[in-house]
Order: sequence, then C-alpha cells, then structure tokens
Amino acid sequence: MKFVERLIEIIRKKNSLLCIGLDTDIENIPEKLSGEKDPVFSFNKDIIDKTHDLAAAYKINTAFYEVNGVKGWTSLTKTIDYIPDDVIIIADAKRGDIGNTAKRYARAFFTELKADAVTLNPYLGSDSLEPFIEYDDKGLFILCLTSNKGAQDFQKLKIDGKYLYQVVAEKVVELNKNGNCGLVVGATFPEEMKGIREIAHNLPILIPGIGAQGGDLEKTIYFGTDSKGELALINSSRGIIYSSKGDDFAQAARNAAEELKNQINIFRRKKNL
Ligand code: OMP
Repeated sequence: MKFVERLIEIIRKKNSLLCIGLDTDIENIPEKLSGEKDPVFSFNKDIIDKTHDLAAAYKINTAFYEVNGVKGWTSLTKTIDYIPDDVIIIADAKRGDIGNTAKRYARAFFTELKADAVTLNPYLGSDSLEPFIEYDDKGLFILCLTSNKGAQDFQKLKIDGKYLYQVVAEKVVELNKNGNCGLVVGATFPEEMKGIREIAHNLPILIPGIGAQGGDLEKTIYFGTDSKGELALINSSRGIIYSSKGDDFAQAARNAAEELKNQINIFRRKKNL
C-alpha cells in the first residue's frame, strides 16, 4: 500500500490528525521510572499504552535518543517495535546528504529501524531525496517552512519573485511520483500555510509548533488540511508528554492528547461547514 493511502486510512479510521511527539528527555522522566533499566523506553511504553488509540502518528525526534549514545539507540528501537501497526511512526531525523550516503540513511530508517516515515532536509536537492522516494510504502516529510525564528534566514528569501519555501513545495510536488512525499510546515506560519497548501494540494503536511511553540491551531487546521479536512498531521510533543511530572504522567498525557484531538476535530468540522 502506498504511504499516502495508509496515512489516509489511519486518519479516517481513528478520526484523528493527532501526531504525538515522543521527544523523551531523560532529564524530564518522572521519579518513579528512574530505577528502571531503560527509563526512556519505560516512559514511552506507558505513554503509548495510554494514547495509541487517539494518535494517527507518533513522531520520534532522534536527537532525544542519539544524545544517550548506544543506550539511546536501543530505547529508540524498542519504542518503534512497541508502537502498534495502526499508528504511523515518523523518525524525525532531518537527514539530507549526497545520493550515495542518502541511500544508507534510507535503509537505516526504513529497513533497519522500520520507521514508516522520516523527516528530511531538502538543502542538498533532489538526488538527496530520491533514495527515500524509491520506498513507495514509506513516507518523506520534507522541511518546507519551519516553525522557528531562523526560518526567515533562508526559507523566506525571494528567488525570481518566489520565496524559497514555495520553490521547495513546488519541487516536492514534482518529485512525488510515488505518492509518498509530504512537507513540514510550522503552525507558527498559518498565513503562509495557505499558499503552501495551494501549491501542494495533494501532499500530506506535518505541522509542528502547536503547544509549547504557541502556533495557531484554528488557522493551522483551516489552511493546513486539504479540502476534506484531512492530509495533515498536527504534532505536539512537550505539550502532551510532559503534562504531569508525577506518577499520573501517562494519564495526564492521555488527557492532553484527547483534548487536542477533539479540538482539532472541532476546527475540522467548522472548516467543512
Ligand atoms: P514541541 O514544541 O515540544 O511540540 O516539539 C516540536 C517538535 O517538532 C520537535 O521535535 C521539533 O524538533 C519538531 N519540529 C519543529 O518544532 N519545527 C519544525 O519546523 C519542524 C519540526 C519537525 O520537523 O518535526
């Protein structure tokens, strides 16, 4: 099954655009798990148990695992293996390198780690993306307009009357021959999202920046989803997984996830009225 078909199937089955970011910081793990052999995995396991029915995707930012060296890679692998099949697993690795190296990254994330999708940096151009595109059952979320302040430095430069982020969106549409390309657009830029959605009307958009970064949820849904109110994943990491530092952390994460999922669906319905 093509990646985009699987994504739509999951979004519809669960009636959810929610993506939960498992950006699990060893320093923020509740006291009660500190004696565990692999506290990061134990934390993720409890969060996954409590939230998998609500989430269309989990996004795992690899930095939070790589920082712990070999142990971190083990926590990452165990977490991916534990996630049920009806949740898309996005390895947020933001890779980008020459084709020969990109081939190894693609194999590392898709075949070895068994992630369903990966985030990629498009700076090195189309041959750095091609090795990932060849896996048509796997997804690529390519950085288009990021949520941070530094997005101004390059992404908002104008080239022949267009912003660089618009050029990226057009290029990704052109490369999407296998139906597995998507974009990353920050919720902190809802007005720009409108133009990006017009260019990329049939691409999934991964949207971080809700919650801790203060993105505008209603406008994000309005401009970021497609005409059916689908084809977008709304990510929140810290805003969900660190809802409580106490023993009730997993239940608190569930409550936050449920609230965000419902709020997203209220705005989706409003858009489609
Ligand atoms: P919270 O701000 O805690 O919800 O985390 C946001 C997550 O999304 C982190 O893993 C970021 O690295 C990631 N992210 C952004 O915040 N902004 C972007 O433009 C792109 C990403 C990403 O590619 O996921």
